[in-house]
Amino acid sequence: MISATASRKERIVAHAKEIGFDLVGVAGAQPFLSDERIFKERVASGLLADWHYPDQIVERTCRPAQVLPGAKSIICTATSYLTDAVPHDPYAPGLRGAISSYAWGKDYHHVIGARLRELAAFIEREFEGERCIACVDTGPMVDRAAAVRAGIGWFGKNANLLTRDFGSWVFLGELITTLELPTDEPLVKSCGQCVECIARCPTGAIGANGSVDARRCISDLTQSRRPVPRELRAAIGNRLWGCDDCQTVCPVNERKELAAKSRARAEFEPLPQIGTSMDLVAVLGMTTSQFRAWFGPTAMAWRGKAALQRNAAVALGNSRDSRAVEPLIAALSDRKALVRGHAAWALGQLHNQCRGALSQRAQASLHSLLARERDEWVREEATAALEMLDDERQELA
Ligand code: B12
Ligand code: SF4
Ligand code: SF4
Repeated sequence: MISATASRKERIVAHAKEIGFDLVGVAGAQPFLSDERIFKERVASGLLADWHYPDQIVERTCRPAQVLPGAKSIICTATSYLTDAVPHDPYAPGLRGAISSYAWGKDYHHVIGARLRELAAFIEREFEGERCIACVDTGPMVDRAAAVRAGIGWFGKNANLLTRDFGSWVFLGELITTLELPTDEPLVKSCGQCVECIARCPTGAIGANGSVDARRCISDLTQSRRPVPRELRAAIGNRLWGCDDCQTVCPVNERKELAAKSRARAEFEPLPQIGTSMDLVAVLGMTTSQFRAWFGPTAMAWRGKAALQRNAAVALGNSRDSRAVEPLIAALSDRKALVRGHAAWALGQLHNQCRGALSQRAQASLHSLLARERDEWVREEATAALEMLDDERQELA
């Protein structure tokens, strides 16, 4: 005979799957104490870069009862975002910039958030007096640790949660609830001897114990608002947003096979204005209304227009394509220092990659930028770009 709590769980899991969640598991709502300790250590050692996690936020994130008094269970979900679309090669030359596959479609915060709210409404309707709080990404929850506790997957050495059915190509989301439910067992699985992702990360960002140094991780570099450190710009290749390398090389993550099982196509299929890559020149010179129309429905808008233009400038600097010169000269007059500085760097890079690409006009533009520029950092970038030309002239002399 099925106990009352087990049948509750069955109904909830069945409903969650109907709504569109691919994997569902239940974890107990006890505090995540070892994750809290690791989280605090990582913040203290700077691994989380600019992500603002003071102690009280980390504690709230790791102690569900602080968020929802009386919390008993966490209903954890994973939703595949795999589609049949083919990713753009992030190191291909040319004027197109690769977009990480999690950002091709509609913003997952909205898609998963709406599904979680629907599930919460179902629970609150069916089980009178019970309450739920939905968390996805920005919510107060250690998404991966909760999913591990609920048996949805295991921690990969690249920090990602790996699932049997969809690899790590999943979004995570949870409902913290006062409803008592039978819990699932964590999976007994690990990466074993494999170290592929650590070896293949383009910036060496993956450290020991599933830690990622966000200061070096391209995913973070393309979504921060700060300048990209000069020594890391070349490794970004043509990426406009995010990085999938540590997932692409993972043997658990064979795209084609896993995509066949994925049901989530419609929402996470590349949006027509986005695709799997974008025209970098268009992004560099976009207007605010273009920014809103192109990026507004996606997960790429949250850091604003200048961050994407900065990324486009870096990618054009790595493009090995002299057609990028004129748009970059135009970007030297952008209102945002972040864009002007990276455009100056990109001009210097292009000159190195395509000998002679930097016309007299481009050099004159860099000189005139220096003459009018007040921002110290932009001046440094323009000076460094011009020094690259001088070095080359001396080599040729
Ligand atoms: C901040 C953040 C980032 C930062 C920092 C990520 C990091 N790894 O430190 C940056 C911007 C770099 C980032 C990048 C990405 N992110 Co992010 N990110 C987050 C966010 C908001 C918080 C994560 C965090 O820092 N948690 C605190 C740390 C301490 O926890 P943790 O990273 O899970 O680390 C655990 C393991 O290390 C484990 N552990 C401890 N000891 C050991 C020992 C061993 C051997 C192992 C294997 C593990 C292990 O314990 C730790 C604590 O639980 C979460 C959403 C959320 N609320 O959780 C999304 C989230 C983690 N990101 C997500 C995604 C999709 C990405 C990207 C794939 C996007 C992309 N393609 O560009 C990349 C992947 C980069 C990578 N390899 O991690 C998904 C992950 C889905 C999944 N399958 O895992 C999440 C869960 C969002 C979501 N709701 O779907 N992200
Ligand atoms: S997302 Fe890219 S840069 Fe970040 S850890 Fe993975 S491979 Fe390295
Ligand atoms: S590449 Fe290997 S080590 Fe890295 S997450 Fe995948 S299985 Fe684990």
